[in-house]
Amino acid sequence: MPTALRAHEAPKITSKGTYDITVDRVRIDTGNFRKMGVGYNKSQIPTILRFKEGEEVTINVTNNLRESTSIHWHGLILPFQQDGVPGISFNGIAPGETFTYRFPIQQAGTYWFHSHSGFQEPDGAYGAIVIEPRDGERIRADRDYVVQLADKHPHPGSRIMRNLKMMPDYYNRSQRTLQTLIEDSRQDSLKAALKDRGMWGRMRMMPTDIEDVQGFTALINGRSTSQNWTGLFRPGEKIRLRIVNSSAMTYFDMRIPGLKMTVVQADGNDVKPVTVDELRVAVAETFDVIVQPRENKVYSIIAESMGRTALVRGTLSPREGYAGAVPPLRPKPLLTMADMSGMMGGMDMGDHVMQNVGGMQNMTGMDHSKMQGMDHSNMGAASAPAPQVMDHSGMAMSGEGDPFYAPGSGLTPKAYNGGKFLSYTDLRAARPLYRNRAPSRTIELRLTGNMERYIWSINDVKFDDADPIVLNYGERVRIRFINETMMAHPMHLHGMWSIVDTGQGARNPIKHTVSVQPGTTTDMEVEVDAPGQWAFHCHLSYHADGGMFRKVVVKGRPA
Ligand SMILES: [Cu+2]
Repeated sequence: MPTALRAHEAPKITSKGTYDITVDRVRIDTGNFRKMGVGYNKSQIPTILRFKEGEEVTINVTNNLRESTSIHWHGLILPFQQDGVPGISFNGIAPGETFTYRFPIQQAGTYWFHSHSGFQEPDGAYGAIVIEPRDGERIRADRDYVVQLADKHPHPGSRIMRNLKMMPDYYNRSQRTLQTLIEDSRQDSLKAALKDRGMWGRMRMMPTDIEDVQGFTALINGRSTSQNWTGLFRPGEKIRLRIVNSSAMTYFDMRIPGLKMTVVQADGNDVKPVTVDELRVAVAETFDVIVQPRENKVYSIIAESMGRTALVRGTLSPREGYAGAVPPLRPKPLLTMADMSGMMGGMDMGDHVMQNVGGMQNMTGMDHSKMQGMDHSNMGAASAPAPQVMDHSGMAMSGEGDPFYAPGSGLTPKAYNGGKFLSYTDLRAARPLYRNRAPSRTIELRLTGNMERYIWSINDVKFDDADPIVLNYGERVRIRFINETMMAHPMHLHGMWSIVDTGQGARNPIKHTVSVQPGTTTDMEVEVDAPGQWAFHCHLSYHADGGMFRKVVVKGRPA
């Protein structure tokens, strides 16, 4: 048996605290629209819970809804019965009931909490958790602000899911239209433009399939751009921003024009500081950054959706009552052949893929100047004869790319000012939590889906039809995600840490959410140190509900 693993060493309790949370129907006003949603403590402004490492917390959650609810403590290491997933860790909290969570706080950093029932989380049920380290903050800052992002849609979550099931592109407003067809055929030839559309049509995909659900208002701390969340500072102060992406469906690219951001934590764990101009925050991830505005002026905190359909501005200001500038949305990225490459692995895709191969062969003859968003100068090899089309090496961008994106991906991020954009490869654990050892086995999880029917799955099996994944207490497993879809999936394993293989060996970063880009393979390792039953799923709300979800059973327990 392995030596005692960290999560189950008896935690040293230094204090006890009791916290009360009510779950309520709340009126949400974004400035753009009003609707009824779900919130905590009667407010659309997210509740912030502040704990201290080593504390034993008692949290009374009172359900004032007419339906069952739950709270999941995202990223917290705790006994599985306290994890808050109905059907996996407990029965949920009935209407009118007060459920008491009790668990020791065994970690520090920035986390969040949200409902794991129905679509209450997209409807507004989320908040933030800030945990001070046992011996006080290691990261020196004069100010400390939570920056919690959300994508609030005028439709309730249940209606969004019904509409997506009926018509998967219901909320995709970026569809190319007859007008863009005419524009394309002017620039190109009509034949090439039609061929291009035919190819995407056969794939049952659109190059604009980046955001499933558009038409939302983006929020910072429950406030839209017009409502302007503001953090105050004095010039020269160091400000810690705890960025949490609590969106249902939206990846955000974050920047503060005029300031560098030094990333000091990812998903609650300290990383070796890395200074960037911009970073992408996948759904459910957190990043802590330090900024130091030296000038006596107003700065904009900008979170722009990855598909460039929405943007929210918050403000850092020396005084109340000021608002930072709002930049225009940058041009929409378009998916490329590279983002499709996972689908073209040809594994188990039936006649779908046969059709696609035919389409692809047709593609080779066309003028690649219409291949969206790519640097066409690098595409020479893609014009090779038909059998070569599956070889994507020819489509790689020359020069440096981000290894966590398919070479030539339309989603590869670029900083707004041409500067440094954070990559997973930049993340190095400040203090590894575990002894580095070889995994005993690899579990392959292909991220799969049928976007035409809005079914999302793992290894082509939906949650309803799937057996649990069985892990053995004390083992170290490697989990290999192979993304065969054209969307990014933020994969979240409950209860145990996910050590992402970024090529840093013993210093690979420790996370709770791992974003897997289209057409890529991403590995993580897990020290199986938490007995019980856990959820494991894509954190895009409608993908999880659509079936990209598994139960994990950890067999055995500490000796
Ligand atoms: Cu997903």
